[in-house]
Amino acid sequence: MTDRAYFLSDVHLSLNNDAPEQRRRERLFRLFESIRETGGTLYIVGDFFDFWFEYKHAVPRYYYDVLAELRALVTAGVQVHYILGNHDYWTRDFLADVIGLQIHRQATRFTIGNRQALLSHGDGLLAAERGYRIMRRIIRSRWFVFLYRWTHPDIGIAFARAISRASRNNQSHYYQDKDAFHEELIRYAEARWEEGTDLVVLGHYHLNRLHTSNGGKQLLCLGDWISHFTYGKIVADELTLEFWPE
Ligand SMILES: [Mn+2]
Repeated sequence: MTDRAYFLSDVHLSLNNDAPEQRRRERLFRLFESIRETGGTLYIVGDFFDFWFEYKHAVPRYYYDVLAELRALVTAGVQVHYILGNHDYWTRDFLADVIGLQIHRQATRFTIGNRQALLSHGDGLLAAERGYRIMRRIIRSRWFVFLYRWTHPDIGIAFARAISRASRNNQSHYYQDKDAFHEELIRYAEARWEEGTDLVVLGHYHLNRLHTSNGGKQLLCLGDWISHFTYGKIVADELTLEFWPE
């Protein structure tokens, strides 16, 4: 059954490897196990890691089990595409060359079964995200990455853990005004549908909704692996938004 496709985003795997995080990972690894059994293609649509920054020689120890699980998917014959998000944008060659993922640095089009699909993490799409779009240009700039990379990993990763812990308590803005967000994302998708895309898949907004237009075009907002535990699935050309139980 290699025609299956799975979509997942916003797992936000933490650099703070405590008991709740371990339970969250176990839940994810059981999904991975079922994907290994059915086979198919897994599309990770960004923010899989709460923080991913690749040095030339060092890999953060907190992700050892996760990296092993990703590698197990690849060796089981699952193709894994990884569209980078705003929390895990800073890759070098490790995830591609050592783990075997196919890395995409921006929104990417795929032919999936009979669908033309556009997959994008989706950060910065809303009108209200103007300030974020400016910050994004800075933190992805060559000089910022250069300076960060030359900070010792023990300091750089500790700094990222502190930021991640602080922002964990401050994610409420993603959970307000869901309907307004969704309306704006549907307008974005409508423009893509006009261009011939059948399916738009987005993460980032922690919205778990599958919207189908009158003409049969679709927008899948993937939810997250924090409170929703949702993922997208295509089996026999049918797209569904699924929940993975504890
Ligand atoms: Mn994001």
